[in-house]
Amino acid sequence: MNIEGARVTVFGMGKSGLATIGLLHAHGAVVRASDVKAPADLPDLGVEFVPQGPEALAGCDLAVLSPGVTPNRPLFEEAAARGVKVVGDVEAASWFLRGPIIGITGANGKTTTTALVGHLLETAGIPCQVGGNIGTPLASMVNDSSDGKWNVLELSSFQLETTDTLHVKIAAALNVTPDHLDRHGSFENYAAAKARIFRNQTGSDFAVLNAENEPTVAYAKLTAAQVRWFHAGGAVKPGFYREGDQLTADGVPFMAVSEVKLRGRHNLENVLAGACAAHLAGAPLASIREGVMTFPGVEHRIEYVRTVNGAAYFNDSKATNVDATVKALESFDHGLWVILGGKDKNSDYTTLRDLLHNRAKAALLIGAAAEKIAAHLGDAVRLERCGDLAHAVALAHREAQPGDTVLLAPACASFDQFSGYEERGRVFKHLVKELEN
Ligand code: UMA
Repeated sequence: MNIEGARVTVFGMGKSGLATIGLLHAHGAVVRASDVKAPADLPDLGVEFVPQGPEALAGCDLAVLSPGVTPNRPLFEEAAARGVKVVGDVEAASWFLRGPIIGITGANGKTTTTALVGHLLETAGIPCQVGGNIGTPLASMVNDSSDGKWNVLELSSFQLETTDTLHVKIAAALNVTPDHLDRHGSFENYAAAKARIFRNQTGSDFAVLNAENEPTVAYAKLTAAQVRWFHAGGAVKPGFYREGDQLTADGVPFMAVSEVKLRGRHNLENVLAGACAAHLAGAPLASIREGVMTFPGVEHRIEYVRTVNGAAYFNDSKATNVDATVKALESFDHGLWVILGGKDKNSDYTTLRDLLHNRAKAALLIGAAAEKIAAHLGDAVRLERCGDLAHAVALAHREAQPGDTVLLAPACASFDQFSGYEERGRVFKHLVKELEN
């Protein structure tokens, strides 16, 4: 793509916008930056700043939106009607990216699966780089891309929504369940945004689809690619599935279920999808087994921290909604001390009652949502109001028995007490590392 001399405005000066400015500038575009924040609150941009109103699009040929910038609003619709091309940062960066793409989307599990695929390719000695929604903007991957190197990308609905020519060689859709409905307006729009991952696929490409999730099954009809299924509960061909205590590729066993260290059925799905994608990219089954066994997991996602006095501590700070906490609870059978709470997102915590009743010894409540959670849980489980993480960890340390599990899976955002789920997870790990055996 030749954008030399094109007048481009980049919207949103987070990670994606800053990386995109650098990329487009290097390719000769005349770039301006726009953000809802004032320039004084932004890092040094090195280009002209324009406020986020109609003036940002005056005399502009191309508008590039960061993932967090909603495209469906009059500002961009009117610009598009005037002939200004409006795309997302992933689309713009893909014009310059070399090498094939493995794209992974889904409501849950995409970060783990993306990191796993990168690890499986590395284990097999296949050149790759990993990025996208997982934390590295595509624009900053362009320089290191080359024809023989895979780009393993976590792709969110926000990123896919504004793609047009993006070509994903191996596209995996893990699951589509309601999420981000405030942005997309409806579940159908959300599913349609994710479906854009298949948009430019041809018969020599692959779609890796969850055979157990209705929306991902429906994607099979949308894509021109060859479909490969995955299923954590039963046989489905062609594809990767569980049969008894084995994981199989089209029925050929390649590893035992017990060799997968990641906890929970949802992680078995992630492993099957990731193994399938890595195999399509050339990783042999023996090396996939080794890679799955050596995969350390992703920070803050049911991450094992340490065992103290026989009780194991797990950090699932990324469980920022009730559904994620359900998945975390389902990953452990009994003896749980569950730390819940934080900033409420208008959630219904009654969903947690049965699981907590059957598997937990106590719910340790922290943060602003504590009283609401207590009201929703009622007498389903012993409740301890701990206020903050330090008190919750101290109580668990005093009372947990050998064989118990202390699990941070808060079902809430963290912003009442922390800068984000990452800080919350790191504080938890620090507290646990300080505990005396
Ligand atoms: N801004 C505007 N106008 C708006 C909205 C935001 O100017 O209408 C500005 C903000 O003031 C801020 C900047 O945009 O200065 C932030 O941009 P951004 O929200 O696009 O964030 P980035 O730092 O560029 O990070 C984005 C992804 N963020 C979102 O999708 C919200 C990161 O995913 C991603 O890791 C990163 O690009 C690299 O690809 C985060 C995320 O929460 C982790 N993703 C969602 C999720 O996983 O559920 C989709």
